[in-house]
Amino acid sequence: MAEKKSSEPIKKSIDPVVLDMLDKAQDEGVSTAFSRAEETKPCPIGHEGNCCKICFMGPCRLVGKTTVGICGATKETVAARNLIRMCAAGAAAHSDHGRDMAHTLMAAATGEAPDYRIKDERKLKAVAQYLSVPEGEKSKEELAIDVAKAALGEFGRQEGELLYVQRAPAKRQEIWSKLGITPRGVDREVVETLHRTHIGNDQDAEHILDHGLRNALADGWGGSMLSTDVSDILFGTPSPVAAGSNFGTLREDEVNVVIHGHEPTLSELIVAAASDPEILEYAKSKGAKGINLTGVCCTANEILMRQGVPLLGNFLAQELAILTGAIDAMVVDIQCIMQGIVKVAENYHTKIISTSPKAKITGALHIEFNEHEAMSIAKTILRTAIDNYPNRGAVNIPDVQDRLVAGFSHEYISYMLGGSLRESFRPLNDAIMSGRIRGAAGVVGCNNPRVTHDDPHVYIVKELIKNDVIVVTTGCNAIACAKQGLLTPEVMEQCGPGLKEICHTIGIPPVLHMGSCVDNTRILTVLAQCATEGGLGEDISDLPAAGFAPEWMSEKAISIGMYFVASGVTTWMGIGSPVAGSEEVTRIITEGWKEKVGAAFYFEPDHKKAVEEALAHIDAKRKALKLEEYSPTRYARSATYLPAEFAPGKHGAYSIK
Ligand code: NFS
Repeated sequence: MAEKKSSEPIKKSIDPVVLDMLDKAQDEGVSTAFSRAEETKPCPIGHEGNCCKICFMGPCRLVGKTTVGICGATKETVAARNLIRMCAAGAAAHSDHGRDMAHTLMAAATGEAPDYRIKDERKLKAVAQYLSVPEGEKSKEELAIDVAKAALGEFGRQEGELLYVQRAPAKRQEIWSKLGITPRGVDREVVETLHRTHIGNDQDAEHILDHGLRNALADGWGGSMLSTDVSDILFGTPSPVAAGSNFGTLREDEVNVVIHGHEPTLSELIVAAASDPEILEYAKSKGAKGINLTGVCCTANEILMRQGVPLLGNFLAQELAILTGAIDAMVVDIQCIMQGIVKVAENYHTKIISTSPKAKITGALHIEFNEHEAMSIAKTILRTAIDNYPNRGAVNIPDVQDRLVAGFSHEYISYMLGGSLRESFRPLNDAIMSGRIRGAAGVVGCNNPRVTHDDPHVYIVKELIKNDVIVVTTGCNAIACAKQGLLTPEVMEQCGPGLKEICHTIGIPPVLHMGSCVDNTRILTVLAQCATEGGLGEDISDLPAAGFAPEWMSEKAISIGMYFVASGVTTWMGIGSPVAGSEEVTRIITEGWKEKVGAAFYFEPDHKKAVEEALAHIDAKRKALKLEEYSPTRYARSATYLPAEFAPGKHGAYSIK
């Protein structure tokens, strides 16, 4: 689908629940991101990266006859600066989240945060090795203190390079080293981006963009990867878990608490507090049968992966969920929280509770969280929600729910492929080499009301599995897939024959939910392990693999896309290009980066074209590796049977209640 002209209305969503709620919003005169996107068109100058507002001689709008800013900055310089500033903000958000996780680990290990403990000792030991922390005779708490110190050191590192860089294949490390883009300290790369893009500094587009790659790598192989690892140490490394998704996960007769944002620190404690007998008794005293937790955005993915808490919806569902009248509290921490939820909540009884010292919202109730009194704060929040239950007005919960299986950490994938005695990626590599699996793709990222909600996400995933490409997913894409039944074993019926055979044999869905957005680093680890396992080249860029963020909107998505590319994965972003105003910058991030880092960064608003290009890219990589040419019919016969329990289900609109 080509990018719509601004005057053309687009279908709002493929999710019938979202469409119903949008009708309700219109009837009740409630403003949402969908209606505001219709009223506010993107500024065409900024949209293409042609607006420079880094000093106060401007802002300079480089359009028409104006080809340079007051200082003489060219379109190339301006577009490149704008792009890497987005990347820096995204990397900062992910990495600051990672830093907070490391602080929590420290507080848990020293006993200052008594409500937390070290849940996954095996992961702690693995991370200690990555961070060159000797295990010796240390207790797990002592080891955790040293690991937390080392992790915190990576953010402020002044000398040398990030230790996690060594987790990349040797050939990839060489490429980074030769280009001088190996990340040093996480904070340092973000600060340097801001410095380089200040007025009168780095003014060569290619040079600016090189640093952008380094900054992105500091996120992917630094801040985000540390965040995932430390979260696993504290809360457990995910393994498969079943749950439900969509608005049918709300309960009419229970206190509904929606957890929204990104960090698992508070939400994990809320999950624990929700089964506390005293809290349950309090809920009953107010007439509720219990407490029902469900999640929005990436906090939802965090507590789904480890606790099986259901997914209410993705980024664009956050305002609409309040229209059900059934949410007694929406508890938010950081990132991807629309200020609009407070205004929507004014029309209903829902309490918006902000909790992070970094994120207050005018009009929301602020109950500040700190890890030292975590459980007591979690209980206060739940009591506030319970107190609000009797204030409900009319309730309208759509009876729509789908099933899902999530929890595919890279550790679990390795275990499921090789078994407990020989955890390995060998079977996956073999399946790719034989052509049963044509290739692999990561499909991730946000929602954006500039396109039909969930449509590009779901289209791309369905096309890929139909073409024997195994999919790993995170973030809002994973939630979109969940709502369409794409995270269930039954969906293997929609796969190409070779992929279906592999899914039958191993007993996995063809779309593997790997977690939240910081968990995109689990995908990096899988790719690094495939590249080093043998048979598929020596580097990530040799693999028949592709990345997609079809409905991206956030600066974090830019950082993720750029670290995928810098790691060797050609990536297709949807919506439109934030550097379209500069042909030279467009050339550098596509052809230029293909030469430099072996992968291109495409912005392709036509998601059908993006899939076609990605499949051609995957086939070209297979050819370069001299693998069997992919044939869609070769494995058809051996996969014609279908065990009864995998009979095709009806997805997208059925209830498991
Ligand atoms: Ni990631 Fe986009 Fe946000 Fe998660 Fe969703 S919007 S960049 S997927 S919730 S971080």
